[in-house]
Amino acid sequence: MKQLLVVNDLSCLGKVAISVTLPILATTQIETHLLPTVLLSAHTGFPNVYKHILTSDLEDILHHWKENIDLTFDAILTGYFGHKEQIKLFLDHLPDTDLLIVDPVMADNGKLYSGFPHDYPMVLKSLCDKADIILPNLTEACLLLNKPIPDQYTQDDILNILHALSNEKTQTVILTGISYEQGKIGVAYLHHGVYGYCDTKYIPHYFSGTGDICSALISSLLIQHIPIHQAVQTTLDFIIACLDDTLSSKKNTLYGIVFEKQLPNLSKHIQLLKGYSHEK
Ligand code: PXL
Repeated sequence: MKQLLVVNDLSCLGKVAISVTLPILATTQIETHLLPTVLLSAHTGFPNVYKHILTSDLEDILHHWKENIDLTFDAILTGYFGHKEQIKLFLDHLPDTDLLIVDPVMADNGKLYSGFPHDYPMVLKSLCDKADIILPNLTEACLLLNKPIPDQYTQDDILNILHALSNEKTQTVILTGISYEQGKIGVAYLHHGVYGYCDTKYIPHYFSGTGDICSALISSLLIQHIPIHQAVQTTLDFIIACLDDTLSSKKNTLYGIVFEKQLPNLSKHIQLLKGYSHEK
């Protein structure tokens, strides 16, 4: 099984970050190791959260690994950091990995998440520039490029953003939350110079943690050599099934997405995809 290091926060309430990433990786047969960045009483969509930023812990953990354990990961997936300093520390002590995947978690719907300073995007850009794969949403992509966030856009505008975010190292840019048609939403990508787009139905409701599910599942599928178009469409199909379950549960969506019911289906689907890609 592939070994993946997840660098993300521990939100005690509201299923985001590690609490959604871990079950999805385990269900899709990835062995996961953890580097927690922040301990929060709840995700930052809740009011007045308690937040303990684990900067010195992160440094001590990385130091322990470096001095005592011969570690190489198949991939590292980063998400939410608590402070600019953590990103610099992480880059200075980056564990050995075949693939660095960065979800530049910092914003959505045109706004930075609460608690991030205005120069945070610049520091995250330095991490993205060293990644093999990045998965921003449209707001994060525009912040990384220091561009205004467009209300309306064409496929050419999206292609320009994808090209601007790719470089010799970053050959895969996966841009989430892209809609070219009313009632649909999807993911546009540039993978080794090839553009692609997958979509699903649009549900007019805000759900926390969608981006975390998306980055976990796409990462899992890509490191298991599932072709990108299939990886992206499988991820969108899984998310929409979870969002339907969430709405029919009638729970307050601030607490997160009801993804648990779909895990057995996901497990079966992944076995099929893997069998098919091995046969080929
Ligand atoms: O889902 C992204 C995310 C991750 N971690 C924390 C958050 C959010 C989004 O609000 O607050 C702590």
